[in-house]
Amino acid sequence: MTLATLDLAADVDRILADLGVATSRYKGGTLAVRSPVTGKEIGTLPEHSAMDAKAAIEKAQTAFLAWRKVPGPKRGELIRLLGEELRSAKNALGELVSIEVGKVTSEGLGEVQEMIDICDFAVGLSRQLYGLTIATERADHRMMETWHPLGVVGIISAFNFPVAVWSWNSALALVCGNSTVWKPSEKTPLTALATQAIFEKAVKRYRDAGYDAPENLSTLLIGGREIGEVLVDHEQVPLISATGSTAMGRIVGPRVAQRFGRSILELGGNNAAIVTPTADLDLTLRGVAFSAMGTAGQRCTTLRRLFVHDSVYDQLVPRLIKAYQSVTIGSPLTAGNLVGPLIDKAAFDKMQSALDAARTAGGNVSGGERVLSDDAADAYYVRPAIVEMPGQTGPVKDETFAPILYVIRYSDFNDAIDLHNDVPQGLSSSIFTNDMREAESFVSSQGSDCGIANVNIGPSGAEIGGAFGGEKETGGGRESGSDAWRAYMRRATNTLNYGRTLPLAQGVKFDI
Ligand code: UN1
Repeated sequence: MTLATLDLAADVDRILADLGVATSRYKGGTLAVRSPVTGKEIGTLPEHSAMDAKAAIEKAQTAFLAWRKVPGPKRGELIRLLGEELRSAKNALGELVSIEVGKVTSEGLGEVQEMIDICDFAVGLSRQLYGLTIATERADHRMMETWHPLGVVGIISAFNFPVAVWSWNSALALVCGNSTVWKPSEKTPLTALATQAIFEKAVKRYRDAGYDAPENLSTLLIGGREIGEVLVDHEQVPLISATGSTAMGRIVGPRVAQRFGRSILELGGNNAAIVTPTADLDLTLRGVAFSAMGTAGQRCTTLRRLFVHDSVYDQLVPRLIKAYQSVTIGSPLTAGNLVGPLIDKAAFDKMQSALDAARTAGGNVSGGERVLSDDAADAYYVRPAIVEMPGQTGPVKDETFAPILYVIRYSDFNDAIDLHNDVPQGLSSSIFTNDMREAESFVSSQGSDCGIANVNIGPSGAEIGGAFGGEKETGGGRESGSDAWRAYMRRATNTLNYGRTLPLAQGVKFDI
């Protein structure tokens, strides 16, 4: 089937009907959604107003007040059921991700798998929300810390992981005793509707099993920037978790801080890998190819800069260029294609300007041209671009959300580390080496300055168990694994006196 004959609106109808989403939720409204696969419209959603958003936050606050009383492990049961519902809906939701975002099938399914994985993680966590007992200097006293639910958590997510990001935040927020209000990207509201329907199925099963869950535990708001602004400014939203561009984070971070709210920011990445003389070049080739071309370069963890040692440059780079020339590009729904479309024309235009800037700065560009435009005039498929650069100049320090890999030679390991770190962003990073000293230096305090630093795997495709996020302009937030849950709770320090006297700390005397 060619792109021109694909009827994705019909597939959307089938999938959403299957998942229990009424057509009135995505037809006849004002927010038009196009599939990047064909460039054609697949939905027109009714939008919420700023007033609706305020009312939703107030209802979510009421839900929070009830939910915080439910014991953690019982809250975990809801997330266990959500994980089960996601398992049953995996194929349908994965296909919808492919249609709405343009991810190839295995990546669409992989996104849903990531949702299932965070549910499993959060269920275990629901029995582990513990604090410390701390030695106190006072006799007959006990000091401890307790972690309490925080309130309404606002989630602002981007198009490229349209549902996984919701799940990382919601699974943790909900087991921690919070309610959530979600504003997805305007480019991907259909997968959000589907996810909300799946969540509601889990709530129904939870209630059928005899547990109490308040209404409005998780609310979805469809709309544009004004909805995000209501969340960002609302006093009853103590935590905003926002994923998107650094430009967006620069606005959100200070606005939330202004009212002493907290934020988890997951912003731009400009991820690099260093290939050293001892690297296994076959493994490196595969690691680089997936990280740089996968998801059509539209992951925040996508590999964008590659530093290759002089001694292996001529062995690796020509093979990489060949892989770029032969990679299969086309409908993400067709088995065998590895690179799907860019999200829209704006993304294509930005890619072309970055390539022009690279040429001006002396870059040697291979690929980057538009393909399949005869088949689908409004869809933007490109051949991934690999650009040999004379140094870290031109557009190399900017994050362009497209498949462009800048390749730069190096001869001295320390220079490579300096170049690696000399960008404003700090999300993910890798080294390909079999030299233990280089590997250890890279992950040491003097090595990569990123939130994620890998050895012999690319920078993208992180697992749920580790904390996800980065430094500098990436925003400093940590989500999903490790102890990221703490950001969704408030810590109280408790000192309890079980004696009959009142010793004051620091030896202070105050006898009345
Ligand atoms: C993102 O692109 O916003 O590490 C998140 C990865 C995925 C998440 C990417 N687990 O590539």
